[in-house]
Amino acid sequence: MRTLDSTTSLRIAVQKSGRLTDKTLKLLEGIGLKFDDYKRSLLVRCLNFDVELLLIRDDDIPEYVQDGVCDLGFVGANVVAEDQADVTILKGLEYGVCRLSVAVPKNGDIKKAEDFEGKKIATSYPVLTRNFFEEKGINVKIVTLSGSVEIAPRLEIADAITDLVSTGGTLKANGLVEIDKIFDSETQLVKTNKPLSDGKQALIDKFLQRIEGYQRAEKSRYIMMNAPQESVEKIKKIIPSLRSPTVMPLADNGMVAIHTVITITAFWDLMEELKAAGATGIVMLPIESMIV
Ligand code: PRT
Ligand code: ZN
Repeated sequence: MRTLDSTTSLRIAVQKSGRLTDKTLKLLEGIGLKFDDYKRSLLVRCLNFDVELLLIRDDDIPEYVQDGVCDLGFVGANVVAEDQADVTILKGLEYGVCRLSVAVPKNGDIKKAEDFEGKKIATSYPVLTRNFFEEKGINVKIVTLSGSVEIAPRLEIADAITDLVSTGGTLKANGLVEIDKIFDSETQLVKTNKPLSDGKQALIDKFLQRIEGYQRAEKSRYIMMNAPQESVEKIKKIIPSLRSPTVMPLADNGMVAIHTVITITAFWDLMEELKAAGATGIVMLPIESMIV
């Protein structure tokens, strides 16, 4: 195995086992990084890039990056903000999307912000929660719990909670309703603020460029269709193409093949219009990476 030069190789913190793990590893593989076996070790070397992954609990990631133990980290914005870590946010990654919300018992007496005065609020996010109520000038008592916050009102440990919400199913199942939002969150790529060698910085730039290409590709599809020559101008107007589409003559007289790249959302919106304009045999393919 190659030995890593610690002055140029990157150490990246990734959640060992949790909601962000699979998507982060998929992203790393998607940008061409190959790893032996993540499950066996806490420190995993990349086989084809000067990178090693440190697999740890998500709560530890901001501090490891802040202290320069890791150069980069993939972690929820909620954890970074709660820790008030001294790190640079390089990129929002659009997965692990959730929100930190205020929720109260469905038929209770708390309906609006002022009703919280003097109330007890259970949370795993005491810093963000305290700041939120302080900014509104409302005094609350924070009860910090490390998990299962949603059960606190039923146990009469607290009058309300703040917790992460994605589908809202957990709140509903526990007879709670969301009445305010404190913070929108997604997974972020964060970088240490400790000084980095030129070699490491160059590697980070390359890494970031690959992520951007991957993200662009994830949202885009390569589409191919056939159409009569006279429909080309009409179709070109419908497709908000990356650049001008490729138009190639087909063996059938007067028919052409049109190839282009469009966003997946645009594809579904435009498909009917393309058909109406004369396009047939429309094929949509995924793209692995896209460097523009
Ligand atoms: O073991 P480790 O400490 O590493 O993991 P963890 O248990 O602390 O975190 P984990 O794996 O649960 O979550 C990691 C990150 O995923 C969080 O820090 C968020 O950035 C992000 N994320 C996205 C979520 C959710 N969605 C989410 N829904 N984290 C937690 N939840 C929980 C929430 O706390 C509540 O219990 O899911 C429940 C609500 O979900 P819904 O869908 O019912 O609303
Ligand atoms: Zn955690």
